[in-house]
Amino acid sequence: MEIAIEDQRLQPILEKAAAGVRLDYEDGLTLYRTPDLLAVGYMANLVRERLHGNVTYFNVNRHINPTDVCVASCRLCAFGKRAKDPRAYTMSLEQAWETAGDGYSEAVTEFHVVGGLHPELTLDWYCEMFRGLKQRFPRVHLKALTMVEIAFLAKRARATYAETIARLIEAGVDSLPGGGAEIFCERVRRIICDHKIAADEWIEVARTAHNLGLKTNCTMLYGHIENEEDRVDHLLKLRTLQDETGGFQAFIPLAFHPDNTALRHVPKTTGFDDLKNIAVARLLLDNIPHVKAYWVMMTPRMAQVAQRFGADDVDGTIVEEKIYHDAGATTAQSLRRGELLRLIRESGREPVERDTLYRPVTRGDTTFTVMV
Ligand code: V47
Repeated sequence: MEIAIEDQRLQPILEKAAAGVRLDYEDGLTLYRTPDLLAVGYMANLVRERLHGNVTYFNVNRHINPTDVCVASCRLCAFGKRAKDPRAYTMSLEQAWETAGDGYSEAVTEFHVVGGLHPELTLDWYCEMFRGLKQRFPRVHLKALTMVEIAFLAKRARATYAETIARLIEAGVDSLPGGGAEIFCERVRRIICDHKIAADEWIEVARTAHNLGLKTNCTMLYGHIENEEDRVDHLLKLRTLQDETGGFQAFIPLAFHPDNTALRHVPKTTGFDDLKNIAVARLLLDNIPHVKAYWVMMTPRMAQVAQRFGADDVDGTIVEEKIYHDAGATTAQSLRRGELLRLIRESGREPVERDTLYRPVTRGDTTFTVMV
């Protein structure tokens, strides 16, 4: 394969990527360590186009965060508050249902529901909330609760992960988002999220969800105190679980936002690192279908460029975002459908509106896969 590679250590990796051969731990380290971002992006784009052609996915979704009260006090987080904090909020069931229908005229296909680990909200409360959402919005997919929230609810209900997830499915949960994975290295977790479940437990909840038929996403938080080895180790652990279950739909690299967190001294990630993480993920995670460039986290501009560095998704309209904005994100809280279309088209990709399970959305007789 003839491309201008500055860093000759990348040549064997390019050959493997072109031939569809699985990359290993050392390849992952080389990809993270090389300054030759264009070569890494070229390889990731090769894989991305082999999987998805010229398509970039987006969806029309709404985030709902029922509470920011959280017992965990993770150093990485600016969203979670103590119950006594005057700024903390917890929605009533009615407020959660009202929020779901609030302020958006376009047809939402997904509610993304996540929040803090509230000491008093029970599994029954969440089940009632999901039942109420399904009653009011029967066609909207519920992507709700991270592995961390599920482990917390299970412990409080003295139930197994399987029992807890089965009850959530019964109440209407259709899939799980990928948050809360942070970085699997225990040395780092002890510093950035010491009260959160261990890496093994995050993986076990994901495994249980997949075995019960739920699709989930997965994430990695980068740009804090982790090193390149930790990143590669994290990605390969996700790849191993995916070999076993096939339950991950999308991987979302999450850039750490330090403002208002206990790690506010950590410098913000750069565009170079953000693109590198998209590209390396696309190359290492050969068994996870989608890599999402989450525009809230990356900015719409970088999410657009990422469509040429391995990503095939930009996420959605969102409407209201708290986790990143509490941590200093300067992006908008919402993008309209038309803005997502423009962003994708101007990266030379063909926009496809998808539902949460990556099926093209049809509105009436029009499939938005064909848009002029
Ligand atoms: O779970 C928390 C992380 C996640 C900070 O599954 C932080 O489709 C950066 O998981 N700086 C929430 N990150 C976002 C998330 C997500 C977003 C979009 C789509 C999907 C999906 C999932 O953000 C949290 C945590 O891992 N986070 N605080 C922070 N200061």
